[in-house]
Amino acid sequence: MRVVVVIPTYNEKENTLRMIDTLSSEFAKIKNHEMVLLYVDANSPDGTAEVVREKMKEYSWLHLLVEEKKEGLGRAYAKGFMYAMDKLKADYVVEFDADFQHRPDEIKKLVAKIDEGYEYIIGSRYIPGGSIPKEWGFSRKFLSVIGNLVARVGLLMPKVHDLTTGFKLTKSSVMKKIDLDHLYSNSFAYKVQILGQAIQGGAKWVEVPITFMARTKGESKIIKNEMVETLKVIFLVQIHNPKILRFIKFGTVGFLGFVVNFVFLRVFRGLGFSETLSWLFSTELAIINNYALNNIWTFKEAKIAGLTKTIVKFIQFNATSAGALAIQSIFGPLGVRLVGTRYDYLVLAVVVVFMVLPYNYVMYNLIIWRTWKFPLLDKLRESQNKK
Ligand SMILES: Nc1nc2c(ncn2[C@@H]2O[C@H](COP(=O)(O)OP(=O)(O)OP(=O)(O)O)[C@@H](O)[C@H]2O)c(=O)[nH]1
Ligand SMILES: [Mg+2]
Repeated sequence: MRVVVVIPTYNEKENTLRMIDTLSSEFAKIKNHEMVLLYVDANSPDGTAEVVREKMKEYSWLHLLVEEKKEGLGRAYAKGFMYAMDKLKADYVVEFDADFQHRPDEIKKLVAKIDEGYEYIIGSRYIPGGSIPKEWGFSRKFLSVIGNLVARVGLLMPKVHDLTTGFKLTKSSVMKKIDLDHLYSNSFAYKVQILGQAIQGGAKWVEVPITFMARTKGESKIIKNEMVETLKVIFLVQIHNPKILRFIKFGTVGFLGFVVNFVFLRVFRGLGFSETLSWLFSTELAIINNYALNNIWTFKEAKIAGLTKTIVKFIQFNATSAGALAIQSIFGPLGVRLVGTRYDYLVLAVVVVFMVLPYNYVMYNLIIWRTWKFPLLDKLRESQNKK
């Protein structure tokens, strides 16, 4: 496999010569993959690019991409990854800093995980064996830990321990699913987008402990407060998250169903129908509304078509809705008995939000549109089909 290490630089002349030579000996230790190095320089005034150019005469695996001007770390990595995948035919790309904060001798630890089938390999400072610089003052440590916690909660990824690390190895097929040309942030917060979307996209990921060193040469380019930018990126990632989007659509359809139910109850009453018939017809209209809208919108990837299938599924859908009705008519009165009629609206809210909504959502995903895959359930279905 061809692995391209991407290093963005802005005024890193003092680190670059030593970095290239160090990587040269590190790459030589990796036998089963072809290692390539790409510098992405933001047209550094200190002449970092010149150092790389000079070294390119010596090493055929060394490449350089010079940006017109400094456009931020996220933008530099995006350009570097695209160049690595399109021009250098990378199978994997590595995010790596120029300033020796990421240890060159730890690259091989990440590369080794390729052979175990991992597609997104995270160099983690916050798992046993990993660390952040002892030299860091309290505020820098605090910011890093808090930023990480915010990302972990915001992206709903409790299993990942380091979401803001800058040392990672990514399979090209995973990276290609991300719209690198339009990252939500051009600065440091881009990290949270790539991590969030790689994992949401189903990449097989793993964390490998790394020792994050203190910078010894050159100046820090980190922007003082990236918190607001990070929050923006988390928000944008989540509203583009297919799972959350689906749930929002499901909620919207449910609300529309309620409106249909409400309006037509009055319409049928107005037309002189009995109370029972008015409830029956308006409820059925709401069910039809929900079925149709969920089918063409919420679950459009699993759309049900064809007459027979539609009829069968619609009957199932009615059964599911009857189940929801049963839940309400059992737990509604129960709740009211507990807290009194005065709080019936609270009972209704609790029953709807914590019982009816989850019940419907699970039934839709599991049975009606079957977007959730459960190996056990599928096997059961298979064996039943055989009979
Ligand atoms: N091309 C390019 N590279 C950048 C830009 N901003 C930062 N870099 C490089 O990105 C890497 C990370 O930046 P650093 O300033 O080291 O950020 P940091 O590691 O979070 O902060 P320190 O701990 O203070 O070093 C370094 O190799 C920088 O030279 C940019 O706008 N364009
Ligand atoms: Mg640094």
